[in-house]
Amino acid sequence: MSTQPSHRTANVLTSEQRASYEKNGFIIVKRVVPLANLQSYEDRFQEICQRKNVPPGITIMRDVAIAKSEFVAGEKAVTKIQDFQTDPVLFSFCTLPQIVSIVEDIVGGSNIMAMHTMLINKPPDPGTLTSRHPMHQDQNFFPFRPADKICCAWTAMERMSRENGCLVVVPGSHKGPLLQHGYPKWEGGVNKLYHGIQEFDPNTPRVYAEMEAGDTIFFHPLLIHGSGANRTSGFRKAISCHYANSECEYFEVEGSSKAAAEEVVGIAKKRFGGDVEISYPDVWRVRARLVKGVRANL
Ligand SMILES: O=C(O)CCC(=O)C(=O)O
Repeated sequence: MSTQPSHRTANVLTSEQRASYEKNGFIIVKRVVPLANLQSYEDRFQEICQRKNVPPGITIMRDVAIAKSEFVAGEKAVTKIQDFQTDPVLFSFCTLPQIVSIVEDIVGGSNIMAMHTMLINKPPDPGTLTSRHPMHQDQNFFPFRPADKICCAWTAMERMSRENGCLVVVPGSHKGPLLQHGYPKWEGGVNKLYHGIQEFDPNTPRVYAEMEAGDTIFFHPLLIHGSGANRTSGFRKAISCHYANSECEYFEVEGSSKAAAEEVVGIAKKRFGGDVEISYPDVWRVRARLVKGVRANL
């Protein structure tokens, strides 16, 4: 029997970086994405907020603090855009060789899919703390696994500090199970699909991932993470992509993942018409794009 691994890896991470990812469930790599690229994503984001050449399939999420009140134009009303896989400018982030090669090192395999894309535009908090993102595990939202073959690359589009609500992570939490999630009972309201861990102990030790523009955090889908309120007057932006290798398979979600699945399928049915038969994996099949190798499954 062959003892060779079934896949090739890019070998761009040092052994210390790989060991750190395995121990902590994340690594931060400095200056991965050039500032000129970040500017092109920013410009394209602003165009989409102005509804210019909106790519098919994209989801524009309005911020809860604004969605309830009057119509507001431009980026002020938009908390996140998702599913930009058909937008050449934004999707070029997902195919950057310097990102994909690190992802290859982490998840292994030579067939890599971009599964989920987001540009997060955390608004200045209006005093309601609605700009927070509750502590959660991304695997709660995914109907595919194994988790070790999935990795997120999340790039700071500007300086990230505790003041503007940088990412907050619980090192080592990726070694634990997937926990029950649900909407937090926040007085000011919660953004759509911002499900958080229901029994999260607020005293859990955490790391504030302060980063410079272009720095990228790579993290495991079971890593517990979230982000704080943005206490500045600017919009805090990050761009991200979740990748999976072709060893991943779709499966029937259960527990609190089911609530997320029902919500997502509900949104898809609204878009395509209520009588369209669409399953949760179908939603993901539409989102998924190959970035390396061949599309074997997913
Ligand atoms: O950028 C952030 O504030 C956190 C984003 C995040 O964790 C998510 O959208 O799942």
